[in-house]
Amino acid sequence: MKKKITLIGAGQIGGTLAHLIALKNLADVVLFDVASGLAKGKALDIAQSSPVNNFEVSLSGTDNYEDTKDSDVIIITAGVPRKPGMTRDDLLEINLKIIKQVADGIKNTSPNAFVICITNPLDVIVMALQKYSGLPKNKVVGMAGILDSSRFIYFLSEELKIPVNKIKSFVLGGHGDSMVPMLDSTFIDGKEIKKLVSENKISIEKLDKIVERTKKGGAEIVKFLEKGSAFYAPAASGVEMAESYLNDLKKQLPCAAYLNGEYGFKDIYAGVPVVIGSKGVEKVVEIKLSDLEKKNFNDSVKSVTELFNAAKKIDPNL
Ligand code: TXD
Repeated sequence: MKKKITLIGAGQIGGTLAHLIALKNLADVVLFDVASGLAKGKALDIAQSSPVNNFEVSLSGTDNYEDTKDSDVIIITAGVPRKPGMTRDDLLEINLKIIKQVADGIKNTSPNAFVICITNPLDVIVMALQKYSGLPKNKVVGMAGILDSSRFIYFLSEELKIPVNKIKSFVLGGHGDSMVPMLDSTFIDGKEIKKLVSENKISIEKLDKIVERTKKGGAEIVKFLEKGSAFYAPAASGVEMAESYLNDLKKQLPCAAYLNGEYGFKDIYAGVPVVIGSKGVEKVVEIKLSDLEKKNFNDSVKSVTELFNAAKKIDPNL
């Protein structure tokens, strides 16, 4: 029996998610959007490519939550993206209202789904989604860290002329300017990055520039596109999480997950390494942080808390 993935939001990321899921033959796809024509048109267009790419999944579009019933996975991109000059936090008020509608739409129709939230400002929106929907905390997770880590690894690969599959690293903390690329857990072809610094293979200044470029990775693309924000790499990152859940791969992935004491924080979502398997977020992995990494991580979680407090001013029910 094919699994069912519902995509709430059939925009740039939603359409790309649908295409990637179809090409991987991962699950049947329901595209949901308030602009139902967008959902129906993209579903039909991708379905018409099945003879070319030989995939056997059904795709449909709708603006009726009934059609999304009993989804195994729900990936949410409903919301507005940034315009040039906007920060992710500028999207808070409008996307908070949208995520409330989405939470009301899914909580009774797919109570057992694994819910991946992508809508920005990510860490606060995923936290609001879990509170509004009341779905289990280990089944509601945010996608950001995989994208930020992927950007960081790509920039290192470009600088060092090393294939991306030879670089291991990840980014923790909030999906914003306070995100924390974990330099002490960065390995280039098995060698710690600080060793490459001591061997003058890369300077500290260059490394700092790559960290900064990672933090601004979204804004760099928004500036080029002028209308809309990044969508290929975000979609690829969201599918990675859905696949780990549906196929019980138990991959360790950096995601915005609910903390219940881990890393010294409770009742907050933040980007941490988690294991994703058929039970959802099966484990929050506590890695050893250097003093600087711990400080940066704490600062990052603090900025998420501050933005959540702003969200509570908008909606005291949160
Ligand atoms: O790493 C990350 N998490 C970020 C997230 C990476 C890139 C983009 N990030 C955010 O994802 C971005 O800031 C936005 O908040 C979302 C979606 O970005 P996308 O580029 O896909 O936006 P689009 O193309 O505008 O698509 C959003 C769709 C659009 O078709 C609207 O009609 C629809 O959302 N929409 C809704 N669908 C369902 N229900 C409601 N209420 C609704 N309102 C709008």
